[in-house]
Amino acid sequence: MTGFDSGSSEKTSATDVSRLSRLAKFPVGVSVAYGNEAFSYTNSPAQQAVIKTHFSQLTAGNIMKMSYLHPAQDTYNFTQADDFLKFARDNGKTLHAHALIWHSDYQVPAFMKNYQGDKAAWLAMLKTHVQTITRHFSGKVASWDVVNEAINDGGGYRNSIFYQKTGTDYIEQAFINARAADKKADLYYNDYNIEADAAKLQTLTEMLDGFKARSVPISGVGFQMHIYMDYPSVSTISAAFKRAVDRNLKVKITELDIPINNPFSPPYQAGDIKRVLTPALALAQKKRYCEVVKAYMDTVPAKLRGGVTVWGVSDPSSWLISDLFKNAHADWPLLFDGAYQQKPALRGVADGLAGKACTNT
Ligand code: 9MR
Repeated sequence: MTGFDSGSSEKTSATDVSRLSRLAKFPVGVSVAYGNEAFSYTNSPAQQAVIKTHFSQLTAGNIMKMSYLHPAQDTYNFTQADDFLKFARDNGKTLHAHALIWHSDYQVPAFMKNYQGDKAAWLAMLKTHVQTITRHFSGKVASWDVVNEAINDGGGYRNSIFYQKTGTDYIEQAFINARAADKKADLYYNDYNIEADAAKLQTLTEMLDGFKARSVPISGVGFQMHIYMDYPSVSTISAAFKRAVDRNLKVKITELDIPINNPFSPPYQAGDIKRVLTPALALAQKKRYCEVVKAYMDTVPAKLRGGVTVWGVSDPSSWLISDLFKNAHADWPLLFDGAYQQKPALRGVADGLAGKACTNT
């Protein structure tokens, strides 16, 4: 077993996994960087080998976001995404497409930020956006994150530019418009903290019930699952999945990562920062990954399992290092180390998928 930075000779019983995705009857995915992005798979045969061996579905970490596909009002750019799609298909992988509508300042195209028009004009403009893109990929992608992160931490709807211009109508119109252009792809509402924040989950639940009452075509809920070793509890996660299951909606874990450090925890804030991935920490992470996947298997019936995707291939590539930890120290949130060697975390996911006991040995 490799993957420790400590050089410790302590042995673990976490054995190598030969082909992760074979253990599941649903997509087992990973997000990847493309082209000139840091840690791009296109430049790394070693990363490609890991992707080909262990995952059955791919998500673009960035290149299928709004500003990439639709940089100007009358300009769509599908070149990179089509090449990415070709890589996926050539290697027998499906594609989960992310994301048609997202408020993120980085990702809203400049023309949208400056768009002048009343509510009807905004909805028409967004309809063209959604339908031009979904039509292009219709029949080629398995699923879409149709709307991403429209709900606030603490509940209620996010005061995004889309909300300011259209209220909540943009959300359900996006699903209706996507479905009209792609009859088959699964259509997800995707968000973070819905597995942890009760008020946020409640707004989501009310939104789903409204969709059902108005027959809005949603297939499932994407739980991003940017979680921690110590938070939230497995029972809280299961209860959140159940909200979707109870409404006969698919549950897809779309962006799973579990860093060793939790910057919001009291020990971390008191200065207890883990700077080395010791064998014990790596095995604790293995157990946590296993328990989360087991919660998914136990709570979500087979027909509603949309899949499990991790947000990145190798530890040093994780968004958490730069965005959450601001490069202040290392962390090890993913399933492979910087040399693309398996970590015990990979065995944890495998054990969870296979219904084995979750242990830290
Ligand atoms: O991992 C992505 C990072 O490379 C981008 O800079 C960032 C902004 O576009 O988005 C990150 O991915 C986010 C995802 O698209 C939506 N959920 C949260 C993810 C982490 O921030």
